[in-house]
Parts: sequence; C-alpha cells; structure tokens
Amino acid sequence: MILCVGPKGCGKTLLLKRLQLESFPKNEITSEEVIPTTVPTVGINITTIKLSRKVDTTIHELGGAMAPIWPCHFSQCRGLMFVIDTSNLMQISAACIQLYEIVTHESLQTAQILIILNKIDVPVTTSIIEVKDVLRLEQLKQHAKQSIETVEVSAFSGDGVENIRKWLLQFQ
Ligand SMILES: Nc1nc2c(ncn2[C@@H]2O[C@H](COP(=O)(O)OP(=O)(O)OP(=O)(O)O)[C@@H](O)[C@H]2O)c(=O)[nH]1
Ligand SMILES: [Mg+2]
Repeated sequence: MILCVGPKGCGKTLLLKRLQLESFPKNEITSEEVIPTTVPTVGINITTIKLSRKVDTTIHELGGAMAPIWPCHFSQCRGLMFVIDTSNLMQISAACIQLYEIVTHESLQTAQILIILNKIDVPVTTSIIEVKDVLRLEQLKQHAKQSIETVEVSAFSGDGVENIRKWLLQFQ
C-alpha cells in the first residue's frame, strides 16, 4: 500500500488530483486551466493514478485530522508520501515531529519515504533551504534506516509532480 499523509491543508488531496490530471497519456486539459477545489479529507481518500499505458497505482490519503490514527495503517505500507506546506512555517515544526515519528515507526522500517515540499508557487520569505533546516532533513536522512527522497512541487501549478510519478514507478 502507498500512503499519503501530512498535516491538515498541506495539499495532499490537490496533489493527488494533480497527479490524476497529468496521468499518462497526457490529459487534454493542461495544468494551468483547471485548479480542482478540495475539501478537508475526513477519513481516507483513495485515488488511482495512471503511471503508464499499462500501469496504475492506488494511493491512500489519510486526512490530517486523522493524524493520531495514521499508524493504524502503517503495517501494509510499502511507500509513504509525506506532504509539507512550505508556505506555513508554523506547521513545518509540527510536521517535523510527525516525520520523526514516522521514520522511527517499527512498521515502516523497510518502507520507502518521499518527502514532498509542496506549495512552492506561494511567494514567501522562507526559502526552501530554511524549510529543510527547520525539518532537520539532513540529520533525518543520516539516521534513518529507510531510503528518504525529497521533491519540491506545486500541486497548484503542477511543477515538480513528474518526480513523484518517477518515485511511484518503483512499486510496480
Ligand atoms: N497555492 C497553492 N495552494 C495549494 C497547493 N496545494 C494545495 N493548495 C491549497 O491548499 C488548500 C488545502 O489543500 P488540500 O489538498 O485540501 O489539503 P489536504 O492536505 O488534503 O488537507 P486534509 O485533507 O485536511 O488533510 C486548498 O485550498 C488547496 O487549493 C499548492 O501547491 N499551492
Ligand atoms: Mg485531503
């Protein structure tokens, strides 16, 4: 199972919709033309994404409001996408704690982890370097047993989402 988690409002649902929109072969609708609306996810949102002509993948988004019970879903997890809103510095410190809990969780020791730095389209004074510092990303990568990758994206514009598609291909 591939999970997508992250704090409330960090952009998980929009990101999954974006991945669906930009499915293979390319949808007629181009990224800028359609910005789907989202509502906070209560429970689990299951999305199927086409990665190639023959390959589909299913992702389970667990809403940010469900954070206390995310671990109930970790036992079957092969890949975990952790989304962070880079425009919300207050949330990043809280996300850092959630991320450490995930990386150290016993059921996730062999899972692949992708940290998705989202909302890079939002003009903010905080740089991505500062965001990575607050997250203590380098220390996390050094100490973690898992493979941890990072991507910078905008679910809004679609920038960078192709790197998520590449990461997803390893589970086929
Ligand atoms: N500017 C900008 N806004 C974004 C981006 N991604 C998401 N949003 C907006 O952020 C808000 C929350 O997005 P959601 O996708 O619903 O957030 P979520 O992580 O699914 O939230 P929960 O389901 O409550 O956990 C919406 O208004 C989105 O349009 C982005 O990359 N850039
Ligand atoms: Mg959601």
